[in-house]
This record gives sequence, C-alpha cells and structure tokens, in this order.
Amino acid sequence: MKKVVVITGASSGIGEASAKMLAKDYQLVLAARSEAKLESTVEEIKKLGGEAQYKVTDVSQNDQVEALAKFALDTYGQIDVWINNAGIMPQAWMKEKKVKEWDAMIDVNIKGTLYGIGAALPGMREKKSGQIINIASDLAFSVHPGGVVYSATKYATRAISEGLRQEVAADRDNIRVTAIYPGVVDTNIINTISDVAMKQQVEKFKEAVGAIAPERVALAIKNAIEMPEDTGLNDIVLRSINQA
Ligand code: NJP
Repeated sequence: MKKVVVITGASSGIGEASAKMLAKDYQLVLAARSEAKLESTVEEIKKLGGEAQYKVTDVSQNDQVEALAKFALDTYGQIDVWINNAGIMPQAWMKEKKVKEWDAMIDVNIKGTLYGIGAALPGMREKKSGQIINIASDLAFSVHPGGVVYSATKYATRAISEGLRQEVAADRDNIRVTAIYPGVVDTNIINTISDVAMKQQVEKFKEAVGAIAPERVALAIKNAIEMPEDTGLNDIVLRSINQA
C-alpha cells in the first residue's frame, strides 16, 4: 500500500510543489485555508493518475487539525507521514509593535506545528511507525533585525523537532522526525509582509541570493521520506549556492 502523507500549507509554494512531486508514489491529504487552490491541485494530481484528497484546515485551530487527522484516517485508514509546512513570515521591526502579526506567527508557525504533532503522533505510536516532517528555516539558526519573531518561531520549531526526535527514539516508537531548514525559496510567503519598506528589503535580498525553487525543498522532503526506515534524515539545511 502506498504511504499516506498529510501536507499542511499545500495550497501554494513548498507545500504545493511537494504534493505534486509526491503524487505519483503516495496517497495525499492536502490542507490549507484556500479551498479553490486545494481543489485545483487535487484535480491536477488526479489527472496525472495520482491519489489526493483535501481538507480545508486552519492550522492555528487545534480542533481543525484534529479533524484533518480524522479525515486522513477515515479516508485512507492510516497516516504514515505528517508534514507541518504551513507558515507565515510577516517580518517587521520590533519597534512597530505589530502584536497581531506576532500572535499570528506564533499561532501558525509554532502552535500549528504542535497541533499537527499532537494529531498525528497517537496513531503513529500505536502502529509503531511514522514520520513527522517540520518545515523550519535557516532562520532557526540566526536572527536579524526585522526577522526577530519569525526567527523565534523557527528556533522553536527546531527545538520541538529535536526534542520530539529524542522522545520517540527513547520510547522506541519507530517514528522518524525530520526538520528541514531552507534558505530563501521562491514562493509567495513574502506577501505576508505588511510593511512596505520591509517587503522591498526582503524582495531585494531574494533577488540578490537567487531564491531556490520550491521543488528543491520538495526533493529534500522526498529524500527524507525515502531514506530506509531504520534511518532518520533528521536535519536538512538547503540554500541557493549564492546565499552567503
Ligand atoms: O510559503 P507560501 P512557503 N492554516 O506562502 C498556508 C517555510 N520557509 O511555501 O491557508 C493553514 O507559498 C498557506 O495556505 P492558505 C515557511 O516558514 C519558507 O514559502 O491557503 N495553512 C500556504 O499554503 C513555511 O513554514 C521560506 O493561505 C496556512 C502555505 O501555508 C513553509 O516554508 C524560507 C495558514 C504557505 O505557502 C512554507 O512556506 C524558509 C493557516 N493558518 C522557510 N497560514 C521561503 N519561502 O523563503 C498559512 O526558510 N497557511
């Protein structure tokens, strides 16, 4: 039986590229808030002979993430891989005190990842197999003015991933944990930046380093899934060769 893979944030960018790359060999459940985009990606996958379903999900709402897991289990009977990919990056300087954006980043990037783990882990522990993949960022290792809260959420994702890895290893749960740390990727995430000057600054940086295609991150995800079961590809950092 083909592995069942749940992907959050599958309506664009890295999530969508991953869905399309995995579609041939896996059964997919795609999640995000934009139903129209999910619907068209699922249609495209089905036309190419792949198997995918979608469920509209706001990952900042635990009940919706639990409902996503239930949907995957009801549809396919099991969850083999859960990819916490949904994320936002409304970068801004601290002095602007964009409290709503701080809250939103914490809700989506940190809580959304925790809720995903919480929803996927019990079934994986029961069947003694599974894989959690968290999409963090190379900003889980460094911080710059303007990216403080975003970095904080990705440092948290890194800590959550490593702590979870140690816990499931100690419990002999046979669950693999992978954290992926991309540099600049050519997606729409820049549109979550509300500050005009900040957005221009990030756009300039993106052009200067030559952002990598989201398919590169999708390939890292595929490699992590396809590593033999007794080995976790735990931490993957990938960047454009021109990103210093
Ligand atoms: O961004 P984008 P990426 N509930 O904007 C979804 C990390 N990363 O592919 O809900 C559920 O194309 C949103 O869907 P929708 C980044 O931090 C990126 O670049 O319909 N879903 C969309 O599908 C993030 O963790 C770069 O609006 C929610 C998806 O998230 C991951 O890569 C660099 C949601 C975002 O797609 C994917 O981002 C790096 C919610 N509440 C790390 N809110 C980079 N691009 O440079 C948003 O180091 N989504």
